[in-house]
Amino acid sequence: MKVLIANRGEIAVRVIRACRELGYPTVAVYSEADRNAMHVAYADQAMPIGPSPSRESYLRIDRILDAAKKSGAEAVHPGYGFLAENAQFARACRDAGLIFIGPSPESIEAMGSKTESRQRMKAAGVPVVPGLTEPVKSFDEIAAFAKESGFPIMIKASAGGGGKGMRLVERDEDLQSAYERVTSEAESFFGDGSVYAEKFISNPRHIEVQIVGDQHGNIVHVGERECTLQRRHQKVVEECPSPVVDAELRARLGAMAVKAAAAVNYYSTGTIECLMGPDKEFYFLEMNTRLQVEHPVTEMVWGVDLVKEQLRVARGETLSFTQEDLEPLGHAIECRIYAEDPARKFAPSPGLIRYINLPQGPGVRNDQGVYAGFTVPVFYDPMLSKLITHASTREGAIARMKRALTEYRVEGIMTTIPFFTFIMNHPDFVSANFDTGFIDRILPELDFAHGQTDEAHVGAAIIAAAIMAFEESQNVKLPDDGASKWREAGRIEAMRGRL
Ligand code: MV4
Repeated sequence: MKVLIANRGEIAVRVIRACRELGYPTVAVYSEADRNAMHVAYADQAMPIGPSPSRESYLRIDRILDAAKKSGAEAVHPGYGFLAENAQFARACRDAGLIFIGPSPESIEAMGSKTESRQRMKAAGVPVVPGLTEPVKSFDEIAAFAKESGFPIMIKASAGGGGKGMRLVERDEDLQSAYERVTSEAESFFGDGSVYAEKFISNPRHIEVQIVGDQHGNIVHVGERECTLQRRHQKVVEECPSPVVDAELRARLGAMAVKAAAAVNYYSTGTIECLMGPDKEFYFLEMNTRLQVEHPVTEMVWGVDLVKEQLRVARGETLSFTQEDLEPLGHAIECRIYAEDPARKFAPSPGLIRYINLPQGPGVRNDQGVYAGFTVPVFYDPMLSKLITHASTREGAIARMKRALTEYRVEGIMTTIPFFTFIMNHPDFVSANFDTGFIDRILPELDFAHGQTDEAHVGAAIIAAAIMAFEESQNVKLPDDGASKWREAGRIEAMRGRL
């Protein structure tokens, strides 16, 4: 089965690895900015799909289908982001006779609307956050709900998700303006201004349950992930298992997630996101109908390869395991390493990576989409890699992460590596005493005026000096930027040496 990967970066590389292990040829697609990207070098074949902005390349259904046709691909893996949860894309693949390596367009659609998914989950007996299940027709309905349930409440866009288009309302006098705000935001973000309201769950944890199903009606859960540590609705650190979930709660969460997935005839990998209060009551929040960024922590602990299962079930095969076969072992933690400068409010730091030293050794996994000599483009999410450690205990996984972070060196751009060292050493992280406000609370304690930021500068200066000395000794001048055919050829050569 020839597989086209409609994505870039580390997730494209991750999918290519699974395909190669299964003997499936791969086709990469790439934008202009990604001509020298790692996924292009790792695939068996690569097709250009347009200019650098994703609207003109990775989001162009027509160009991706065209690349599939021209390359003779039989299946399409969407990765995450871009077109991964676009029902129209899944349907277009199906209509073009291609296997979409993901759920059915009907499942994607059912879970794409918050109000529709709440209705379906409620009907299936899945606990949802108390609140409305239909979009409101007027402000009066919101006011009636607020009166009945009491404050605080949340007003959310029906078409929203992942933190976009929502507002906390704590007092009656703020209700009308919040309603108008969310309605107009929803209209401009999603082209659908409908909103509804929920009771506010305070100091929640964000716990999500991994499920995987096949096209024969088998669905199993692969435990939960703790995803509470977020900054601006972007996950920062994820763990498996959650430090607050025991075997009994895991079984209940798992049964709930399987029921939720079955209610929309789900197959492939998917995630049920839950809010969990300090009382450990949990509520369905939304379902992600894709492979997630943080899937490796589940893979390490549960001993499964989620991408290979996706490939199996897309071909119509049954899952390679049953619920009884699965048992968690140890603990895994993931840090999302970004090309951002934590000392400058996490400003993006794209540019040329001059040098990388990757952490290695026992219990370390690094899913990466960049290499030394690659220029991190400004056009896309600046995640460089996911650093994952696994050990028999949570303490062991934290110790390994701290050790791995000391080995990880990147020169040329700023990264969030020092931020993770800070988190791993924070007493409230170590004791697992955190909620969704943790990252914002600890940010003021961050101080990078000295320490590793300086160290990175020193490293860059040493390398720059060495390059200058080399250039002088050779009496040549390398261009700083712009396209040099020689330099490009050199990079391609360097990449070949790595394969
Ligand atoms: C909530 C909530 C409290 N009560 N809904 C944020 C992302 C989006 N998926 C839903 N979110 C929330 N919904 C109710 N009824 C608190 C959040 C929330 C949050 C949830 C998970 C992880 C981080 C968060 C940060 C702020 C707010």
